[in-house]
Amino acid sequence: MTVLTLGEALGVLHTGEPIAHASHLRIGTGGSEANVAIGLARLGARVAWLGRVGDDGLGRRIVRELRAEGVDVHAVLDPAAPTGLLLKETDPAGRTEVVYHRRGSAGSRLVPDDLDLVDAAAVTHLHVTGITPALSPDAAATVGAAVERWSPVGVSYDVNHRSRLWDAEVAATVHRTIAERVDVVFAGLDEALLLVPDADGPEDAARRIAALGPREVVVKLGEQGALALVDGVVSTVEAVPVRVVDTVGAGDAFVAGYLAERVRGLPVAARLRTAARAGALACTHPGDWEGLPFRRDLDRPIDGEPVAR
Ligand code: KDG
Repeated sequence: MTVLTLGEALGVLHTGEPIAHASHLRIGTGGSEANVAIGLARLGARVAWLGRVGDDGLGRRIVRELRAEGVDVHAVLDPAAPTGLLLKETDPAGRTEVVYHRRGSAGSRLVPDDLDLVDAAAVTHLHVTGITPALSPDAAATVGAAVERWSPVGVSYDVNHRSRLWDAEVAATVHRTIAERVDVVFAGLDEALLLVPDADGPEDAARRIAALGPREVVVKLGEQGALALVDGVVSTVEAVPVRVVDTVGAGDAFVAGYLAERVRGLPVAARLRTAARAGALACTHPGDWEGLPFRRDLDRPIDGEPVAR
C-alpha cells in the first residue's frame, strides 16, 4: 500500500524574532504535502512524494530530508528554476508570520507528464492540497490529472487555502470542483465556508460539502478540536492542550495522523485521536514537521495534557 502525495516543497528560513532585526536564521524545509508525507512515514505508512525542486542546495536538502524520513521521493531536479523559499518570523506579539519567495519556483513548474515518474498501479491512495492548483496553470492541471488517474483507488484533498497565492473567488470554484471528485475533504472552518458560504457552523458545513460528493469530510477547528462526517455520521475530537511554539504545520500533522490510521483501516475515532495528537505535537516545535510523532509517541502524555492517575 503506498500513499502518494504531490506538491511544492520549500526551503524554510525561520527565526523567533521579527526578521527586520534578526541576526540569525535557522534553515529547514517545508511544504504541506511534504510535511504530510513525513508524518505518514513516521506513523508507519508507505508513502511517496512527487514534485519539482531546483537543481540547487535547497532542492538537494529537501530530497535528502524526505528520503531520510522514509519517504519514497520522485523528484525532478529542475535546472531552469530555483527551489522556492518561505520565511517564518515571529512578530512582537509572538505570532508567526509567513512570507513566500516562490513565484516562478521549480515547484510551481510541475506538469502532468511528471506523474509518469510514479508506477500508477503501486498507488493505493492519493493526497493533494489546494496549494498546488494555486501555483500555476500547469500545476493545477497536474492536480486535475492526478485526481482523475487515482480516483479509482481513493483521493483526499486538504483545501489548505492560501490567500496570498490567489483570489478567494477563483480559488473557491477550484476547491469546489476538486472536492466534488474526491473521497475525503479536509478543511478549516474558514476554508469550508469558502466552499459552502451559507453553512451555519462546522457540522452544517461538513454536510453541505459532503453533498458535493465526498463521503468523508473533516473540519479542523484548531483549539476546538475537529469534526468528521463519515457516511452521514458525525464524530468529534477535542484538541490536546500543548505549550504552542509554532502552529505552522499543525494542519498537515493532523491530516497525516488521520490518513495514517485510515489506510490501516482503523475506525473514525482512532483516526481523529491520532490526528489530534499529531497536530498538537507539531505545535511544540518551531519547524514545520520536526515535531511530528512516531507511533511510539502517540500513547505518551503530551506536555500540557492532564495525566490520568
Ligand atoms: O502547512 C504548512 C505549509 O503552509 C508550509 O509548509 C508552506 O506549503 C506551504 C505553503 O504553501 O503555505
